Amino acid sequence: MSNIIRFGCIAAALLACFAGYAAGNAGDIEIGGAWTRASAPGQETAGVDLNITSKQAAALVGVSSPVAKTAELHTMTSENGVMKMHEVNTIELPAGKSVNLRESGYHLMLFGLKAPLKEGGTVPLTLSIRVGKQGPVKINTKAEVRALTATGDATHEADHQHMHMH
Ligand SMILES: [Cu+2]
Repeated sequence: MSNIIRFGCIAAALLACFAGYAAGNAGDIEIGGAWTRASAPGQETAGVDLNITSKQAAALVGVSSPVAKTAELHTMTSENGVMKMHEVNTIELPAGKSVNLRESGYHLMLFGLKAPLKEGGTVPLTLSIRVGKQGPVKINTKAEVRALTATGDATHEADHQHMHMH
């Protein structure tokens, strides 16, 4: 009997632990490979790409950065052969899957850059990620600033060329 009671206590401890896990421990979400390009003179917007892997099904629901007045989650669509960007509220993060924003048709968009982005610098980002039905958790990461000429794919180039369409 005492063994059963002890087992019950362990089970309760595990449940408590799992509850904490379900609340969206940032350790369950890995963010890496964040980068953007150095800004050209007069450029006030920047696109950011990164990778996110969440152990549990989650959703990216917001972004902010101290270097920009505002930031949005964007998707791109082709309309009559012209790439256009739109804000989205949510980017789904399937459990255990590494999601590269650009490959998935998304990027983060920074508006109103407060200072030029210089090659070799970093851009702090705060991502809001909702895990399960819990309210969003905030996770900080940094985007590496690469050369203005750094090559993304052609799609990302289009993204930058059509920034004025916002
Ligand atoms: Cu955009």
